[in-house]
Amino acid sequence: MATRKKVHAPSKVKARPQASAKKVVNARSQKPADKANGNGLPQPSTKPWGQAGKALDGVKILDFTHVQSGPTCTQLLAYMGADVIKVERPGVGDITRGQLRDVKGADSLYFTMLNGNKRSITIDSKNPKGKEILNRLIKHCDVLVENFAPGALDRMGLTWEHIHKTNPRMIVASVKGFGPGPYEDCKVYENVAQCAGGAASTTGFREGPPLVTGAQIGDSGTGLHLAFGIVTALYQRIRTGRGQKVLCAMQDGVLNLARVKLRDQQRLTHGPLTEYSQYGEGVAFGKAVPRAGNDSGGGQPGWILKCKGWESDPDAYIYFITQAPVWGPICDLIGKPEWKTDADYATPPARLPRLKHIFSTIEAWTMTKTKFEVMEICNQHDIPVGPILSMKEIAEEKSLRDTGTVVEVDHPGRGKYLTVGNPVKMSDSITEVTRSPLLGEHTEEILIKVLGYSAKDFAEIKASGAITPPEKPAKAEAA
Ligand code: CAO
Repeated sequence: MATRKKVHAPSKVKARPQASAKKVVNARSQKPADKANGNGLPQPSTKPWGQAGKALDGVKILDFTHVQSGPTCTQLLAYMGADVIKVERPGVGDITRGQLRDVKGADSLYFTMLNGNKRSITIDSKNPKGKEILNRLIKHCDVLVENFAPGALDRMGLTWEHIHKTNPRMIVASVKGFGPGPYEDCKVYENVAQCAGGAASTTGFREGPPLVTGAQIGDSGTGLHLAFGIVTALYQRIRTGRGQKVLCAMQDGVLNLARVKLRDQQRLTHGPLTEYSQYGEGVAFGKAVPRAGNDSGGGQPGWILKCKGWESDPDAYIYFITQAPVWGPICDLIGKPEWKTDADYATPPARLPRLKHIFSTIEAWTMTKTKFEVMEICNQHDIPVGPILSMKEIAEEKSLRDTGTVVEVDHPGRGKYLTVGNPVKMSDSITEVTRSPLLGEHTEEILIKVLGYSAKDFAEIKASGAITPPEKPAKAEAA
């Protein structure tokens, strides 16, 4: 039995009307009086918060995703209450089940942390009986989500035309590396997308090579974009009654997250980027946005500074922002009250060419305190700072456990493990995180209870090889 954990207590907020598919379809033809009376929506629920079902209750997802980008998307939809049926290749499953394994024989954390709250069915999509089951699932579900290499879904016979004909209401959502264009047929992984989406060229130090970031903006970032597209398509379907294709290219997703750098590219044509520290250092700008080290991406200069213990602790650092409105308190704290009135330091434009000196002066102060002491002192003065938290510190952080952002679940194969719960907290749709499914754990349940196959049908399906791994050739044959 999967471990369930209540992760977010409902907060007291004002009632919002709940959508009803049937009524919204008719909203346009409503008389003004009806509109004034709730715009076609049902009466606000009087059930206690969090007890009126989940946001995506009733939404059925045919989850054909693997690795990270697609599974991130479907896990979020599952957290919101959708019934996510993950289709995996018999005997093999999602390749991540066996990648980066830390416990012998158990599903890896790579897999378990991306596939919570789902059910797993094994189907060989190339077996005739497997195709029949998939067609039943297409009729049953609202959304098919996939992130195969370009063309793989078509090669299974699951073209858009076929799916749309089988179930005109189905939404077909895909992650691909690139959108239509010269690279559309390419396979793509996380770091390829970070590079092609403009993030890597703008990350790192000016003197060094481009850098990728540990945050999975290509995979998880695109999965998040796709989830947004799916929910929006579900909303449009309430009006149109039909599904549509939803495509998120990883390059586009990364660029969307790196948009401030495209902003700077255009600003560059009008002069130097004065908030970049290279401006203060007198280094000329080239034709493209340079790497900016730890400079802030916004209008308030910031930098990462050493704190007490930095010599032995690689994370004894703090991000310090010299936000203009709190310049006075900063000067007082670091023992430079004269900077408040000194024309070279008193205003943001005067400070820009001196940022290096300013930050090294602030650092002389932060190095006398731990990052948590700096955090506490600065926050008393509304000075925005951010301690560099290690993953160890995050895993142990009580407040993240309390909000359900970090959740401990139990798994029959590996015991207790931590996962990231729903980062979106909703007052009337409470996320309960459950463990990831074992390979094919729900095959029988889905075939019989969801798709209506009889016990006899099930035995036939089993014998057909559609849900079981291909038999290994006998030794004599193999030789
Ligand atoms: N039954 C039978 N066959 C199945 C199956 C099933 N249930 N599930 C998958 N397969 C088959 C596919 O049909 C495909 O076969 P063909 O190529 O012969 O048609 C094959 O498995 C492999 O699929 P793939 O090409 O998608 O997988 P890959 O490991 O070679 O590539 C990846 C992985 C991620 C590079 C590629 O899927 C991709 O580019 N996806 C789009 C971008 C993306 O999401 N990238 C992020 C990945 S996370 O870092």
